[in-house]
Amino acid sequence: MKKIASFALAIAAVAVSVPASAQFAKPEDAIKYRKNALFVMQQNFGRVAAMAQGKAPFDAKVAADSAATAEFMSKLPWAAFGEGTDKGDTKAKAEIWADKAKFNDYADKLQTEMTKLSAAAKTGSLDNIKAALGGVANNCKGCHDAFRKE
Ligand code: ASC
Repeated sequence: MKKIASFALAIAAVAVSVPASAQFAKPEDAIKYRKNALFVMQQNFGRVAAMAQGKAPFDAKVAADSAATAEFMSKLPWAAFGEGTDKGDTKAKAEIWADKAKFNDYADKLQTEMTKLSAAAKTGSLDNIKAALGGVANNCKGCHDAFRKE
């Protein structure tokens, strides 16, 4: 019973952590939220990328856990790019709000590619990870080139 209750709570927590359109008390909170989510995502992705590039020793468990965390984190930033969050401590370009469809395509594609990377990492094969890494990295770069200030 206790187990079922905590499982239900965990599901509820996940459901409320990724609302389709999140509300933030202040624009600064939204900016901080998306930057922190992207930072945690990058730290986890970067750990997997370092292994794929031979810059860090391959540890299948760490890679799988990190890729799974990066996959989950990739769902979070986008709800925090609402109207009025273009100004402040952010490198986000105005083009994000001018071309939301293109931005959303990058956001969606990132999540798709992260899911592939996480699935690859779960196989325990570094070759599978290497094959899936570029899909994520290219999407990061494309979106940054279009939508992030230097
Ligand atoms: C990273 C990171 C990015 C991407 C990009 C891939 O680890 O911080 O922005 O990968 O460099 O091209």
